[in-house]
Amino acid sequence: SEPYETILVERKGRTALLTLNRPEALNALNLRVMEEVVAATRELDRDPEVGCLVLTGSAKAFAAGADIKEMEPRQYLDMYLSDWFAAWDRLGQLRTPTVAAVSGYALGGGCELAMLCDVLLAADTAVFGQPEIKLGVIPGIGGSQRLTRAVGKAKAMELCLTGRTMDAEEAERAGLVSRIVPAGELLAEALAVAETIAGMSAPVAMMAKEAVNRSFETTLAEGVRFERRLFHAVFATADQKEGMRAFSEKRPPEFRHG
Ligand code: CO8
Repeated sequence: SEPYETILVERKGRTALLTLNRPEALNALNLRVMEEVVAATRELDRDPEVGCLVLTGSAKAFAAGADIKEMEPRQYLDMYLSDWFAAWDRLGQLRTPTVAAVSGYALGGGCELAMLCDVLLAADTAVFGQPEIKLGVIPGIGGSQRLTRAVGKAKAMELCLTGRTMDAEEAERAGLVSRIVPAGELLAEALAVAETIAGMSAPVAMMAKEAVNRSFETTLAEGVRFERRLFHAVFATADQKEGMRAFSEKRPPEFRHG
């Protein structure tokens, strides 16, 4: 894969670890970061040897937002014609499960980036928020939509209108993050979660992800129907036979991802 300037990509077994690496700007998300994250994750998504992606930042900042200095001089037509931030949508279209490991600041675009991932683990030092309003702008990478779906209107409205941040405890209570981990154990725990996911049948994990994501896009009856069709489809895989046979034989399954 290509050399990247703003991210580090490592492989650990069937897990790929992607680390945002712009420490001088607290991992502020400029166009270069967006292009590199999107390019790297799309390449990993197509790799059958990769079963889960972990996205992380530094101890101090997962990402302190979109790059304010890069945006400050922009004009409307410039933003509209380049469809500023639209490429981030591709992160939500990955089929491989993704885990965000958030330590420190996840503000603005940083919070939105974490919410684009499937599993969100927070260090006890994590701080979440959509402070765009304080800069005279609003969220632009889906924050007003995903935060509202994650924590409900009451908190999302307050956070987006006042710019107030949430600590890890509040974020967990509100349902934004799945779990809080001591900061020193965050990466190890995220990699362990990823390795667990990557050890499952890859196509079945993709279907589970697709089914959960469908709940945000459709009615309950349609969502249940969609789930049922995928449930029927897993019986076309060898991994379903292996998983159920291993249970009967009281041994761990050996999924072949097919
Ligand atoms: N963009 C650019 N540079 C940044 C950003 C950022 N978002 N955040 C931090 N930096 C830079 C600082 O400018 C500083 O650089 P320098 O040393 O050259 O001055 C360096 O990172 C270190 O930051 P601080 O010195 O400020 O570190 P502190 O520990 O004092 O403070 C904070 C940390 C509280 C996180 C503080 O940096 C801060 O408030 N950052 C901005 C947070 C924010 O407002 N984020 C939202 C950004 S807007 C956004 O994400 C979406 C915009 C949507 C627009 C929609 C358009 C379509």
